[in-house]
Amino acid sequence: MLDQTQFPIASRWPAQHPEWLQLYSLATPNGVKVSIMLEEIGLPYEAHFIDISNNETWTPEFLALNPNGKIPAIIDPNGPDGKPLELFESGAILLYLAEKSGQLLSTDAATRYETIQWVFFQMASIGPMFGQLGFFHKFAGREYEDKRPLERYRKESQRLLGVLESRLEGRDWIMGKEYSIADISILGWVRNLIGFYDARDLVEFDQFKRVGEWLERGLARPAVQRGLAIPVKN
Ligand SMILES: N[C@@H](CCC(=O)N[C@@H](CS)C(=O)NCC(=O)O)C(=O)O
Repeated sequence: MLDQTQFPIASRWPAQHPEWLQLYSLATPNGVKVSIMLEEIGLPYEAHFIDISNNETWTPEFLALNPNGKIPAIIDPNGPDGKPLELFESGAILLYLAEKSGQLLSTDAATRYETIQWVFFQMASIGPMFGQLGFFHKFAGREYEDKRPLERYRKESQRLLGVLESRLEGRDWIMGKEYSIADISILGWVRNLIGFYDARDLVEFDQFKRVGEWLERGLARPAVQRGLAIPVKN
């Protein structure tokens, strides 16, 4: 049970179920990693809608949980040693939930590190590069006269899609036969690139056939569909 008086975030976003894991998020590519994961593993949780367009991550209550001012973040009232655990950075949260639930991350040491490697690949490359492409193609950066930044991130995003295309040769999922947190970390970003960012033609997505088929397989999972719509605006 979460003692809400101990956590400033709970004064602004109170928990109805303080005994459940608390998720503070928004359905962006980084946010949906955690909601998809929670839907996949079936752990009871409560999702709070954080409105980044109103700078809610920069409020003192949110910053007390994540000093970096970004969604997603969680508080697990039943963390290690039965104590509450506060966590930010979606990759760290995926690893934590995989270990807590014993799901979607192999216990075989070599496979486990290989999976973590692909999660880090997403965190360090796919997310930052696709995000910059979105900025320069769809958002404020679109107005910049100098098109070199757009071209740089377009090329790099295409290159990263090529890395995924090669990895998926002869594999249904990033880790082969087993769907894992590596897929969860990347799915929302590829969907966003060709959807919300309108970059399908820009990156010539249709040449990456295996990535397209992998995305379809992922989006066909009911937990992915549910997770993509969480949290709802309240
Ligand atoms: N590396 C972080 C990135 C998180 C991130 O960039 N979150 C964005 C939404 S996708 C955010 O909260 N932006 C709000 C802002 O910067 O004001 C993670 O994966 O958790």
